[in-house]
Amino acid sequence: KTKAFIFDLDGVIVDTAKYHYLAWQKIASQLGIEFTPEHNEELKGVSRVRSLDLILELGKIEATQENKNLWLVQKNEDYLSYLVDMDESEILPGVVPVLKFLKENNQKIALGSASKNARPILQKTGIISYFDAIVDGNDVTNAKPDPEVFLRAAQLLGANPEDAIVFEDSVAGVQAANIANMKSVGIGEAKILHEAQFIFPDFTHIDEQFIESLIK
Ligand code: B16
Ligand code: MG
Repeated sequence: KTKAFIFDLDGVIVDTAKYHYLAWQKIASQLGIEFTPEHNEELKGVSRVRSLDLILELGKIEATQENKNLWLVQKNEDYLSYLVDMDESEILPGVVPVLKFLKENNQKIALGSASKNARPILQKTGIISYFDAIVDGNDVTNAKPDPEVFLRAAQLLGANPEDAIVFEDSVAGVQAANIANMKSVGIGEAKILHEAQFIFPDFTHIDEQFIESLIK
């Protein structure tokens, strides 16, 4: 059967989650806010605007919209500076073989990301042609855990939510997939992603047998 395979981007296909963290850390330290990897988990899959609000809440800082806009621009410029030299070597291990296997088995593939920088990243890493549909932060109004991004992706692929499988590294994204009534596959730590139906530390642990069990 043809299913809809929806991939999150940051932390699933590429390890850009570390760059987001570095860029946010700079803003936080500038504002005297302690921002740990644990805090960062809550920002994964969360939009840029919402991420800044969470950091400011953490530091109990009230800011003007003008300042917020400046920090948002600064964060994105800093983040983009890490992506300048990006190429296919930044694709996480095991991802391309899974994309290839899905294509060979006539499966549909979509991107479902909160990032507004998704398209250039897929282009730079040379994997954009695998995707039958792309839904990113420019296309949706409601951020994960709202299921909008994944529902739109499935719709563009012509699939029912029940026939969609979502790969996610964030708690908010796993929740979005579950709310959408899709199968959720967590990529990362079981301790963090326990709400996912399946959990793997990374794509090298996802074998053809597992994919075949989803296609049946
Ligand atoms: P940008 P994903 C998300 O991407 C990231 O996980 C999150 O950390 C980031 O704030 C968000 O994109 C917005 O990204 O600033 O590039 O628009 O994991 O949903 O692919
Ligand atoms: Mg992610």
